[in-house]
Amino acid sequence: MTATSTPGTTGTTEATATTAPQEQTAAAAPAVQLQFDTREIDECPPDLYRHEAIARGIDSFDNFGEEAVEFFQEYGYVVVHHAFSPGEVQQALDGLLYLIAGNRPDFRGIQFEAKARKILDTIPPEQRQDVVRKLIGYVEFDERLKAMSRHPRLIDAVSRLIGEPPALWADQALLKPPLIGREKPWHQDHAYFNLPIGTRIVGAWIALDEATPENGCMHIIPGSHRDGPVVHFKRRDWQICDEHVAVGKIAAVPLEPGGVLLFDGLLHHGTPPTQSERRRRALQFHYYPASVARITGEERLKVFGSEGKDVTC
Ligand SMILES: O=C(O)CCC(=O)C(=O)O
Repeated sequence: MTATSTPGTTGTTEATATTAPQEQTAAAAPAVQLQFDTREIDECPPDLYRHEAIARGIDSFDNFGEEAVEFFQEYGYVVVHHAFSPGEVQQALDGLLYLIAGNRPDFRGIQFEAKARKILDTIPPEQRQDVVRKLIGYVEFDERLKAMSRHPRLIDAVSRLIGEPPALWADQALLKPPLIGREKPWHQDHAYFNLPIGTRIVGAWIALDEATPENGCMHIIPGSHRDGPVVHFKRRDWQICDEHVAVGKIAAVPLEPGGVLLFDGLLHHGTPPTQSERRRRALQFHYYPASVARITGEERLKVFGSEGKDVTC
């Protein structure tokens, strides 16, 4: 989502797709217009991502048992290292690069960094990825990426966390280009999704490069999902107020390529701006219980918006 998108409308993060992973349903994600981020990069407070801990993880989906489910309920996340093989990671990267290079002109879900506007026509296709901020709604445009969203071991783990067969709510690729990749301020993903409060939403953030604090890995507040929905404000983004972030309880989530962070839709999380020359490319899928019906943006904002509440930022 960009600072210019309106909470409650179809922003660049807000999802409109519903594709049941267990069924090969027709294309569900409407194509998003090609867009450039118009926002200048805002400075964030220097300590906003100072981590006190590194998120704990299990070694692979082979170890994903009842203990992982209980850990998720308690802390709002599970890290699974080596969840995807190097071959699967490469396939996903190939799929992304194929779309970024413009091989599917009907795919309009690429959001470029602001600086790309002037130079996009002048740079070779293989350099385009270093001015891309995100891709949205791609699973129906590339079989390799669709396969990742339906990966049987991922779907099995998500089903256990949700407690019933999941449907895909949103599919994104989040790129932090070297040196220019911007912050994604602290937020709860449910604040973007028109799903009833109480819906078990699970995000899967899959590292395609090594993700580190320097190049902008995920940062989380373990256990924060248990505090329930919190008010979001339109500041640098649609976000939790900086002053409301529990600095002092932050865990960084460094991942090797093929590692995944599974996290609750109410977990407070964000990513700092990159300070690195190394790429940080990731896929992100959001799943929800297939039986749940959507709500309106207005209903969502009654909970996540600040209007009419005694909360300031
Ligand atoms: O990958 C990132 O930088 C941010 C991911 C995220 O939290 C989001 O897009 O909701």
